[in-house]
Amino acid sequence: MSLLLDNQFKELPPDRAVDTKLFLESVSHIPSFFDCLGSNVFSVIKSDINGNIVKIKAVYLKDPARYVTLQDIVEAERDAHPAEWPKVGATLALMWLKRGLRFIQILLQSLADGERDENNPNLIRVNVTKAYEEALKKYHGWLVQKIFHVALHAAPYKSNFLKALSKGEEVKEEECLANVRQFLVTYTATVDAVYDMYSHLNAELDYTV
Ligand code: 0SG
Repeated sequence: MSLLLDNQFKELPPDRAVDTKLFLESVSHIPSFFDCLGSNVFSVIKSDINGNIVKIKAVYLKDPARYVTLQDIVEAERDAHPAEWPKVGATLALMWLKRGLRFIQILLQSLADGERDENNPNLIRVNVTKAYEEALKKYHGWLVQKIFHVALHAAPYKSNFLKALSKGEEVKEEECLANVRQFLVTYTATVDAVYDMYSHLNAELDYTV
């Protein structure tokens, strides 16, 4: 059994609009995964991602018929708060959430591609560092970069990470990575669609925290 395949993201329609309800269902499983990683430093990340999801969900639940797609929410907030937007409400929460989702995508893809430190093949630091540099680093000032370095050193061994993805079962690495590859198909398509939507609406910001 694979945690990832149990919580697979749905295939997108031809116009690549991301259904809000389905998206929220899929991402809702992510925060609890941090509990399997075995260090308190991950609780900061868990709470940040969970906060993003709660914020988007709260807006969606105000009017589900109006906010069928994520783009419906972002456009409605742009029209309602022209002065603050996009640094407002669910638009801001989704801007940050998508960066965390991109981090996870790059990390999993790097593992699936077999990228490794040949001297320490059971460490995932090269994969985590690649994901961080491509998805998050440019949005972080020195303090948050320091938190990253603490998290990097608390990162689980690859064998334990893959075991957690397999819901605690001992699964052969190749079998687990095959599940990761399958999961990444719709996951990557969804993350790409959210990024493209932000770019198309000019909703992306590049300030650092
Ligand atoms: C397996 C090993 C994993 C190692 C993981 C390392 C990951 C990197 C860790 C970096 C540490 C991140 C700690 C948190 C940082 C946050 O400050 C930033 C900015 O947060 C946003 O700030 C909030 O998310 C926004 O919340 S909102 O919903 O209310 O809109 C908002 O508060 C915003 C500030 O807005 S402003 O006041 O300027 O208007 N968060 C991030 O950088 C996202 C971090 C995601 C990490 C994902 C890691 C996934 C790991 C998966 C492992 C399987």
